[in-house]
Amino acid sequence: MSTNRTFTMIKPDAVANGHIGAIINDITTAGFKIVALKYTKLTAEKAGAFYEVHKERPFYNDLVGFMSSGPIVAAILEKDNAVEEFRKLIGATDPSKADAGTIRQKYAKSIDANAVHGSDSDENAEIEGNFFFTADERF
Ligand code: RTP
Ligand code: MG
Repeated sequence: MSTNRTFTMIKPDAVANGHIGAIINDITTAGFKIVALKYTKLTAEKAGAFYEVHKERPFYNDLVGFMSSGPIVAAILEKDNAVEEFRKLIGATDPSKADAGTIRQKYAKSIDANAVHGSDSDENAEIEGNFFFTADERF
């Protein structure tokens, strides 16, 4: 397991609102190296599988619908203590509670459409990276 890697998606709201470039700039300025990068769109089935851990939660259907509503950018990122550092950079799940300067505070409008995903553990970073990228798509 790579403990210095995390996985992220720029979600459909941030893509639709034209924030791909600004968010990637914030990520690299914060010292993350891009290991893998892909512009793609999730089917509802794939979004459902990605967020399967939330299957019993009341917001699951909305989350799956939202995450398959438009294109996303997926990436694997590298930095010391990547998972924790990246969650600090993106801020709280609810952007109205996110610290000033965080990606969600700057680019997200609601808890449902909150601009970016960040893995919550080293184990999930590995699983989520493998969900999107083959070995020869990582550099
Ligand atoms: P993510 O997985 O997307 O990085 O977000 P997160 O860790 O900050 O939050 P998580 O608990 O994993 O929830 C996944 C996504 O579901 C939506 N959510 N809505 N209405 C609610 O109470 C609620 N809670 C979570 C959010 O869009 C969240 O990003
Ligand atoms: Mg999460």
